[in-house]
Amino acid sequence: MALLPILCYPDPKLHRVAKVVVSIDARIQTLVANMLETMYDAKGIGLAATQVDVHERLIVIDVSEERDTPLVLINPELVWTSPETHLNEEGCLSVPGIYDGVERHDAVHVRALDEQGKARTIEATQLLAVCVQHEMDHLMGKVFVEYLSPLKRNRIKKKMIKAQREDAK
Ligand code: K1U
Ligand code: ZN
Repeated sequence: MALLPILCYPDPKLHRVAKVVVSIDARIQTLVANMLETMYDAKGIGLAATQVDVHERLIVIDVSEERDTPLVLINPELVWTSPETHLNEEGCLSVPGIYDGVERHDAVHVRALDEQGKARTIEATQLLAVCVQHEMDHLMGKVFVEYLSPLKRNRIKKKMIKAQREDAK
């Protein structure tokens, strides 16, 4: 298994729209294993393939306290969203150190395939619902900072560019 490099905002590759996974083969199973390892290593609760520069509809999530309940969603589709929404504090492994509030549906139902190709429907609430919506946005090329005001987003963009310049020194 391998740790994968995570793209950092404002990398334009984060805005690519992911394509449908056509076949759940050994390549996809290796990608799933590597994405899970990368997510656990980065102490994240989710990771979208877009963030590791793979533009296919695949996300991994683990919101369990014990970090032992991985969820793999391939070709996820939102089939129901609750009318109720709330502002939730979010972070992103592609925007390290930045946390801010985003309005999300309280509950969502998602249809997806697992890593064996089996179809399943997940009824997500609380942190899982927030994380599913955040990760599905990544697959559409949307990063959570795009929900913030242009002023905040530009400040974050400048901060990230400066941090990346410092890291490259
Ligand atoms: O997509 C990602 O970059 C992963 C991201 C997922 C996420 C966190 C919080 C709300 C929605 C989606 C993270 O895992 S950020 C790091 C983190 O572990 C975390 C941050 C805030 C709250 C809970 C967890
Ligand atoms: Zn993210």
